Amino acid sequence: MKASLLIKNIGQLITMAGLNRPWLKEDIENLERFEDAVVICKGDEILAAGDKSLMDDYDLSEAEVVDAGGKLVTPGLVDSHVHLIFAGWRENELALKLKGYDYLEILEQGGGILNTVRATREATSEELYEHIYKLLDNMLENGTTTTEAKSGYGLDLETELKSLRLVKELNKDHEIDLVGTFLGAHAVPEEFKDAEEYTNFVIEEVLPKVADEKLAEFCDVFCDQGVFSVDQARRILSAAKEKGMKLKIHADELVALGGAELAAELSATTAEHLLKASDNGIEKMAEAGVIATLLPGTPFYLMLDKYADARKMIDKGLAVSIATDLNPGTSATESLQIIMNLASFMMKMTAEEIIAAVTINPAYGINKGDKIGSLEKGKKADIVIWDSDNLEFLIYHFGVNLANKVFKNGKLVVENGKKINKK
Ligand code: IZC
Ligand code: ZN
Repeated sequence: MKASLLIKNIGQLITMAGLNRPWLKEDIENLERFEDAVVICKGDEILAAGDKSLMDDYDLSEAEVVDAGGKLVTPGLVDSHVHLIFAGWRENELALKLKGYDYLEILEQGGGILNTVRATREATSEELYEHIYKLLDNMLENGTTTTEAKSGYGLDLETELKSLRLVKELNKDHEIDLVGTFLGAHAVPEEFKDAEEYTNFVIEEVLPKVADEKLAEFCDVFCDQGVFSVDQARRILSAAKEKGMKLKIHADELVALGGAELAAELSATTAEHLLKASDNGIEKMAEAGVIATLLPGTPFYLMLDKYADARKMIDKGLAVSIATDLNPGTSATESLQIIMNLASFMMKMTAEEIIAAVTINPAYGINKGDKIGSLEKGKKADIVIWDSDNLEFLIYHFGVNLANKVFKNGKLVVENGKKINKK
């Protein structure tokens, strides 16, 4: 077989290959690392990844050869919780937070998410496109090759549809692959009386159009105190499921409302945040195979003492992912690398758990586990060469971009941490 790309002289290669499902505790404990390794690709696909003896099995006469210089190589990172479609930032809320206002108090006063809703409704499609394209560039330069993309700052029919159409357009135009999520139930917009009235509107007016136009693969609800109740979340997510959509849920972030239990009841693909998830909720999620998506950037920015209990979740048999939660209100970062640092420093996850949590597990969390998340035959050639000798260094050294080269679909798109041919 003729190869088109050979990455050789890899000091440490982590493939995450070999299982056709998310990785659990015992899988991670047996994670293999290859030394003096290679990755061999043809076009946009991986042919093989592992020991350099694999070179004997392929015709490399026409392959482009990239020397990894003895560095760490991993699959491209997958960011599975991203509020991508928004205009404007909310740095003003940091000062309010320092004065003692909490997240829900700011929202109740018409700020928070509702500020971003105003900005997103006012922005033209072109302005949104330019702003978000730059966010995607930053993500790519930091090693992310696939991302989820939530709507949720329109909260009216027109702007929710505009947001999800933009996801489709950016998926075509940008190197990063995007998976759309409809988060119509993100907050109650000011023109509605209450969450109940808005829930009915989402189910009757918006969701059918999103589903008919196939604008989003997933439906999500912000189920928490002061936003949407478990009952309202159940109604929205059940309606989405009937229309063939897959489910995600913002669960038990601020209070233990029962979002984890609901995720298990509805066989959601993922439940996210879970800072306050109950033991019962965690057990039910494990039984139902719901992936836990933990977002340590959020408690970090909100200055909370408590993070999600990753150790307990992994020990109880949950598959755990971590994600940026990129959004202008509670986690203003495009970098999964800083999230990897926080997962270690604040949630005590091991290096092996962390690499599973940013590659193969989130790939399953966005329903792409058969195509991305590991370096193995037939999967997309999405690969990162790091300025790092080993996995531990990547997680220990923080605050700088350690992604050196990024390959997307077998093509070099980032070199020395900078996107090639940046607009
Ligand atoms: O804009 O505050 N948590 N949604 C749920 C967010 C944070 C985004 C925001
Ligand atoms: Zn979120």
